[in-house]
Amino acid sequence: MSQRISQSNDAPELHFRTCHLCEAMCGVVIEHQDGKILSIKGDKEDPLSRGHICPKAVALQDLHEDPDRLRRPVKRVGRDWVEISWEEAYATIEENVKRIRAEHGSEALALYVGNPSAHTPGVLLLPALIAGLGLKSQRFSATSVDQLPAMLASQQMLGHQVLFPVPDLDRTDFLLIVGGNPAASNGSLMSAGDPMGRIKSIRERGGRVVVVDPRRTETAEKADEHIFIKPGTDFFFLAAMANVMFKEDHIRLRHLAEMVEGVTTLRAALAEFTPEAVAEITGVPATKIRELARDFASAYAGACYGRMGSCVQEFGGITTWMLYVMNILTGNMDREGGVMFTNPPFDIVGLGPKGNYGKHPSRVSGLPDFGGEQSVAVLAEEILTPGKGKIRLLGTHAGNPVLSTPNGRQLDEALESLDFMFSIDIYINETTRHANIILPPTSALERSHMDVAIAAVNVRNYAKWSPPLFEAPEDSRHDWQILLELGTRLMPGSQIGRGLRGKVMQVVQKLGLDAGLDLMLRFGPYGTHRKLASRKSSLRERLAAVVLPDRNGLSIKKLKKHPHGLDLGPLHRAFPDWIFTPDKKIVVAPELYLKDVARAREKLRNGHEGSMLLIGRRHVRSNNSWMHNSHRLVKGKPRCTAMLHPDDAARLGIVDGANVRVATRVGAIELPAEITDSLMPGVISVPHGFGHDREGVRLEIARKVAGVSLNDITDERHIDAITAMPVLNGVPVTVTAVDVAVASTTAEELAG
Ligand SMILES: Nc1nc2c(c(=O)[nH]1)N[C@H]1C(S)=C(S)[C@@H](COP(=O)(O)OP(=O)(O)OC[C@H]3O[C@@H](n4cnc5c(=O)[nH]c(N)nc54)[C@H](O)[C@@H]3O)O[C@H]1N2
Ligand SMILES: Nc1nc2c(c(=O)[nH]1)N[C@H]1C(S)=C(S)[C@@H](COP(=O)(O)OP(=O)(O)OC[C@H]3O[C@@H](n4cnc5c(=O)[nH]c(N)nc54)[C@H](O)[C@@H]3O)O[C@H]1N2
Ligand code: SF4
Ligand SMILES: [Mo]
Repeated sequence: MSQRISQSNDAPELHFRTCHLCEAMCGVVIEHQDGKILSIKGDKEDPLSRGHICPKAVALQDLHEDPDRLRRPVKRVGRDWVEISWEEAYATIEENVKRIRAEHGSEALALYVGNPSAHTPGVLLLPALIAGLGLKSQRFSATSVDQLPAMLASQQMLGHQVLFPVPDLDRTDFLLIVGGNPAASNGSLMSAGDPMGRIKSIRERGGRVVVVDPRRTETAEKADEHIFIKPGTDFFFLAAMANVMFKEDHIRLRHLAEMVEGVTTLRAALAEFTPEAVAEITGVPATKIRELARDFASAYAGACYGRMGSCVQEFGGITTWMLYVMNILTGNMDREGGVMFTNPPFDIVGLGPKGNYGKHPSRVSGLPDFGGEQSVAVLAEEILTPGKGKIRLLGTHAGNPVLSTPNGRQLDEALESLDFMFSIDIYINETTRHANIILPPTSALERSHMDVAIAAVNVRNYAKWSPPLFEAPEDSRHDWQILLELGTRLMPGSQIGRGLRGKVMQVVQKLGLDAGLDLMLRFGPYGTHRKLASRKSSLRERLAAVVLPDRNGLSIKKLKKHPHGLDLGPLHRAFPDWIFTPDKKIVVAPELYLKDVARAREKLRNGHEGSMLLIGRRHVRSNNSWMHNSHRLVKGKPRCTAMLHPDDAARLGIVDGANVRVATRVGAIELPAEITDSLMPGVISVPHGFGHDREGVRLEIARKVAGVSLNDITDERHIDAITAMPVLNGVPVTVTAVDVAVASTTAEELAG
């Protein structure tokens, strides 16, 4: 049982921290006494979230107390799991890595990294494990079912993969949301504490909010206007908007005029996509597209923003390109009230790699990699296909690809066939049940917290560090410690080199992660020693900074004095400094995208096959695959349902609440229908992250609300050509009624 850091046990105390569960980064106040949590509330004094929280905040407690959460390393023995010491766990992994590396080379080793990794400061030590495994291209992560198209667009157009254009929510007067649902997700690549509060303010100050989505979502309900669009056709819609802007002379580059190249090429490439030409394929009337193009272009400050619905679909690459194009053609990129770039307290842009595309195509299918990672679409085939470079050992860190990547059943089979697998994870779930060893990190409340990755997509510049609430139990390890230890042990190389690295590791383990964060803060853009690190400083300024650091600059010590977080002001302009292309120009018509327009032209000519199209869905009380073991979050109506329009239901003989069967090449799932006119006819919506009844899953509560896994029917071969990402929105499916027949048989039986 963990103990409180504070020793006094007579009165309840308050602990302030950031909720790390999603990108919103809400400030929370946790009231606790004698090692027990009494309540979790929004922290009104947090300058970013201003008291806002969502129902998931209680999961901070439920996760911490969850009896199913692993506290000790475990090893699988047949169908059982036995607790083992850390030493035995590390040694077993080391032995297997070395054995397989000796027999088959480093190409036989691979790693999958999941989403929560980006929500812990431990992510800073991920490179240690990557280096330890000696991975060159056998890396996979949730990026290729998520934000990769945005990283690719930033790399292609601005020359750096982590330059995420974030809507300047507090100053915009026209927000156009294409395929995002912040009312459920609380915002993504747009950390805003309270995104819906900020969106409401846009309307209150006379601005406009328009949502383009195949479902009238919770966000659409709060907008001025909702436009239904057929799944997977956003490229056509946005290209037609650009087309109108060109033809009607609405292009207004403003401050970008001297920075952009390729506008004429862009105009020619999009010429064919007139509103009339795309009206049928998109399902959006031409007059509507025209009107929206004019209104968006004439707004004083407009921000065009898209997320999962525009990223993870058949044209995710060029759709994301078009989102950027909208903001550039209207002079709204890097401008107040448009989309801007966060300047986080760590120099992520300066320190991070700029990203590259297609350097190491995948072994079996030759699909392009991005940023040193392969698309998860090829993970299973890379494990299952014999030959040199076949993956025989897989590590996972904070990921559940069996539920979160396409064709989960095939991946199940692939993981089962591995020679060895280890997972750094808190649960025995759908993925980790295949591991030989699981290494569980401490609970989030037992470690300090600071957002490192997510800090780069904030709508304001902001810094917050939170101390641990509870002391880490004896003989436990934080994520970063596990990554560092494994990295050091597995590192290939000579005895001497290994000895040296061992020493360095001991020092780092001793100093701790906060010392590293402190150093990064001090040398970051607001830090005590920023002048020393800045490329713009003269030698004199640098020397002066060594002797006389800025005492008001950021450091952990300073952040400790601001337990609610420190607001570092609104976003400010970053161009031309943050344009990293060879010519220092924004490339508005990259070759890569121009080539893919041919695929869109073909689609425009052929139309689509007429089958129902499946899209995903998120719910504010759920989070990807791993928050269904909180009894407070799963309360209420079942959420793993298939939403569809009454017209489709009538046509297919589907009754509300009765089971429907949804099938693709890959498989079929059966789940209850939820009939609602919030869906566009021809579209069916199913949430991902369910399907907890697989054998061996040790999640007692989640098993009771098991549901089915959407990714048991998404198809790893159905990909977006340039990003190589699986299509998870706009999947053609066959939908049939099931329960009606079953129900009538039962009725007959009963009658008989
Ligand atoms: N069809 C469909 N599929 C999707 C999506 C979709 O919209 N539709 N969304 C995609 C998106 S955006 C994403 S990000 C992915 C997510 O894909 P993944 O990241 O693969 O899956 P998660 O469900 O986030 O699983 C997180 C894992 O981390 C573990 N975990 C939680 N906290 C910690 C921690 O602090 N340390 C460690 N070591 N482990 C921890 C959990 O037990 C769980 O195993 O799913 C994608 N899949
Ligand atoms: N409560 C909760 N919050 C979360 C998560 C969660 O699972 N639950 N996951 C977190 C993660 S990892 C991420 S990446 C973010 C995602 O954040 P969002 O992208 O905001 O979340 P989604 O709900 O997936 O929203 C995608 C929207 O796109 C729509 N859509 C689907 N297909 C299309 C299409 O072809 N075109 C258009 N225009 N729209 C389409 C869907 O109907 C849906 O409304 O949320 C994060 N926050
Ligand atoms: S929106 Fe909810 S889950 Fe996300 S940070 Fe805030 S409280 Fe946590
Ligand atoms: Mo995500």
